[in-house]
Amino acid sequence: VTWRFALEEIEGSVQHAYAEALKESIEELSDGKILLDIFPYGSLGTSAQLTELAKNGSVNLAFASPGHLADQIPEVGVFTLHYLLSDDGEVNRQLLASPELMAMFETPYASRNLKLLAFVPEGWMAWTANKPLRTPADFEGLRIRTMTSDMAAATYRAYGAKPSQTPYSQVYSDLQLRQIDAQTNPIFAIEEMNFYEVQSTLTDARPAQFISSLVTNGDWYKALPAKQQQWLDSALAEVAEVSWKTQEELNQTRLESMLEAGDIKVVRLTESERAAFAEASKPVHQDYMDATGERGSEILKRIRQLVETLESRAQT
Ligand code: 6CS
Repeated sequence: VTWRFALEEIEGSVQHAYAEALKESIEELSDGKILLDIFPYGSLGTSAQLTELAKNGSVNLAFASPGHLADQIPEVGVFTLHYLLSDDGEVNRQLLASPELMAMFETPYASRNLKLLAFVPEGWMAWTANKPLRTPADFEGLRIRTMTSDMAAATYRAYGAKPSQTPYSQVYSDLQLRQIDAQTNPIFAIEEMNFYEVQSTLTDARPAQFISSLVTNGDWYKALPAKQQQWLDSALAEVAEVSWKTQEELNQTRLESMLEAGDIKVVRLTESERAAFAEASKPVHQDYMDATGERGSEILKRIRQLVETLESRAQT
C-alpha cells in the first residue's frame, strides 16, 4: 500500500527531513509493503487545508502545527505561549517525547477525529523585522505576521503589536510589498523561505520552540491491520531520535549561511531583555487557561512541573 504524507514545509525543511527519515524507516520495516508518498508544502494547500485532508482521509499523515491548529484544538495552543518551555533544548526534547504529555492531548485531538502521532520540535522561534526588537515597546504598532490561530497572535497583541494571521505561503510577498513589517519563525525557515532577503534584522529571542504535531485520521489508524500499526509505531519511535539532531543541524548551518551572505543582521537578546518579554507575556498564560478551562489549565500546570523536574534532573 501507499500512504500519503502532507507537509506544511517545502523540500529541504525540517518536516521534509523528518518525512524522508520516516519513509526510509517504514519502507524498510515493512519490507516494502508500505510506501510513503511525500507531498511538500505548496502542492496540497495551507496548513488548515492539510488538516482537513487528514481528517477526511485524503492524506494519511499530515503535519499540523499548533500555531494553526489551536483554532480547532485550543489546548494545543499551549505551545504558542512564550517563555514556558526550558532554555535547555534537551529538557524540551524529553518533555515533548514524554508519553504522559502525549496522553494529555489524546482527547482534544480525538474530539476532532485526529490521532496525535508525535510532537516534533523544529527549533527556537526568532523574530525578523527591519529593526531590532529588544523590548516589548519595540513591538508597539508593529504589523507582525503570526500563524493563523488567535492564540498564536495573542502574545504579540500583549506586546502591543498588530498581528496579521496569514498562511505561510503569503509571508514573503507580504513582507516584500510592506503589507507587514515583521514575522516569526525558526531560523531554518527564515533561510529557506528567503525571508532574510526582505528583512534587515533577526532578533534571537528564543521565546518558544517551534513545535509541530504529526496527525492522522483516528478511524484510519484504528482500522489499520495490527502489523501495519506496529510498523508505523516503530518507525515513529526510530525517527524521533534522528529528527532532533536534524533540526539542530539545519538551524545551525542555515544561520551560518545567512550570516556569511551578510543579508541579515543578528541581534541576540540578553537574559534580562528576555526576562522583560517573559513578564509581558505572562497575562497570555492566564488567557490560555481561561480559553481552555480545566483541561488546558491542567496541561499548562503539568508542563511547568515536567520542565522543572527535567531541569533539576539535567543539573545532577
Ligand atoms: O509559519 C508557518 O506558518 C509555518 N512555519 C514553519 C516553520 N512550519 C510550518 C508552519 O506552517
